[in-house]
Amino acid sequence: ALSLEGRTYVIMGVANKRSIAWGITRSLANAGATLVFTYAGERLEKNVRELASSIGQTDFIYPCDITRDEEIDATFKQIKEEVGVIHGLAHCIAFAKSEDLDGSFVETSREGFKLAHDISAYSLTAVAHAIDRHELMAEGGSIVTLTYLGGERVVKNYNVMGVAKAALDASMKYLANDLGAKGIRVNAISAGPIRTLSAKGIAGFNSVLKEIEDKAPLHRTVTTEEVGDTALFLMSDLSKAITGETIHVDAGYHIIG
Ligand code: 0WD
Repeated sequence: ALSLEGRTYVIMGVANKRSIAWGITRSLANAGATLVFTYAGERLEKNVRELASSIGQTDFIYPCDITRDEEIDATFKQIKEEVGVIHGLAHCIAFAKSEDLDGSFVETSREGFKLAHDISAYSLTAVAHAIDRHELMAEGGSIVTLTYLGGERVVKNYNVMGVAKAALDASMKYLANDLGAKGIRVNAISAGPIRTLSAKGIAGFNSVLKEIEDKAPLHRTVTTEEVGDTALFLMSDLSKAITGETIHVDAGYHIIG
């Protein structure tokens, strides 16, 4: 089996046990990795501590509200001091106002647009910059972000989040180019729809799941464990020549017209 023994990975975006970040955590932990967690705010601290303790990895847990530059800088500086070198990071963070995930994209407010892009797209660059500044991936590394088909084509109700995912996808490629010389790879997993806390904000989510079961080549939805296993591949040396890539973990739905 694939071993990440002796390697350390930062996981950003665990909200609860249904989070994609938690599926990734389990895959990496099963492979023997040491994990570092960051959480968005006090509201989520207890959840993250309980989950981390369920896998016996409570040594490195830090607050990191991705909208605040000082907090990002302080967190990654602290990770450098307390953890040392890291080998990868999973960025599993997104947010848009629920009023912007229903109806027409044309009605998106400037504020709603900014917020969705700040948290869901710029955050990847902010984190990559902090890693670079603090030389956290001194031995090279792998950054993995989570995207969705709604950034490639129009998906009903996904609206401003689709536009933010398009910005995230392009950011992933520019970052891959900038950081490649340092042995840092940057890739995205485009996950099929999964019922998580974030997904609750999207209008008509049940019908989206039904459509996948009807039309995807594998005729089923995907699990956070399956996304986690692809993240494990991207974090490992098995993918060492892959960067700037998007892997669809969606039961093949993206090939259907
Ligand atoms: O169908 C799905 N669930 C899919 C999700 C399909 C394809 C992609 N994705 C993406 C999401 O867009 C996101 O980028 O996967 C990523 C993880 O999302 P998730 O696992 O579906 O959702 P959730 O468990 O809610 O985790 C997202 C987390 C936040 O949770 P809440 O529920 O508190 O919004 O993003 C984090 C937070 O932990 N987050 C922040 N982290 C730091 N600073 C911030 C912030 N300001 N805001 C949200």
